[in-house]
Amino acid sequence: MVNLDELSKAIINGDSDVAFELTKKALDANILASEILHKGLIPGLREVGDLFEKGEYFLPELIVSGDAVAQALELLEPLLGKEDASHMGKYLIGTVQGDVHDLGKNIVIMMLRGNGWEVTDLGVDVSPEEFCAAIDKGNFQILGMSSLLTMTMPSAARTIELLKAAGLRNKVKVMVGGAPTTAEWAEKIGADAHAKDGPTAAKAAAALVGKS
Ligand code: B12
Repeated sequence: MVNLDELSKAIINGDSDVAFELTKKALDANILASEILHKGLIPGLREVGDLFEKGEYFLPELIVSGDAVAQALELLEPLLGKEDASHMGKYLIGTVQGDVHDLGKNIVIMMLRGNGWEVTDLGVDVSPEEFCAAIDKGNFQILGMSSLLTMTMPSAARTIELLKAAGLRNKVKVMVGGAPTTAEWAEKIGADAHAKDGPTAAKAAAALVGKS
């Protein structure tokens, strides 16, 4: 029997080999990919963040734990991101300017793809100008922006302002997310929706296009 607390511990210890093996074992034991994610990997990363906040962990620990999760996610991706028959539409996503956190964004992408969305990922550190140019060129129903740093949240607001200035705001619905963000903040900057995790993001996206 695979204990998902052990997987969390491996993430906290930054032990990617153990995390990878435990993820494999959990899948072999028929534990759902979403359960492995939400009861093993994410709680581990949360604890790493708390230790960092308390000054007990430093940047190197964040990096090794982040890498351990990224490797385990590769095993989960084919299962979480299974293509659904129904086509929901086109979704553009990226992490905002100045921010290189992408694990949460990548999870959202897997959930969206698993729910029938065609997702284009602009990656990390995406400027408002880059978001706007992509919206202008492509035919996207939704733009999703991820922000993990309080300091980079204003970049999402700037992107919405730039969309308005370019006459593109009515062309696309805007969703925002990331650990420090809230529904109140999303409303304040004029976004259409906020979601706190991958499954909620998929539900909110469907609702935005009237397909929930
Ligand atoms: C791993 C990590 C890193 C890794 C990132 C690796 C990677 N490839 O992503 C590295 C080492 C690079 C890193 C760097 C830094 N980090 Co860091 N990091 C973390 C950590 C531990 C985990 C983040 C994570 O992946 N969480 C797990 C995922 C699953 O959760 P999530 O990202 O929130 O995503 C979910 C939801 O938010 C939502 N969501 C996310 N995006 C989107 C988008 C949309 C559209 C929607 C709808 C939903 C949605 O769904 C996701 C899935 O469930 C957090 C701690 C924490 N508690 O968050 C700190 C944390 C985010 N980092 C922090 C800091 C300070 C930094 C640094 C500034 C440190 C430094 N001194 O250099 C740098 C900044 C670098 C930069 N310019 O971006 C702070 C931020 C504080 C703040 N509020 O501003 C945190 C909170 C740690 C702390 N407690 O102090 N970090």
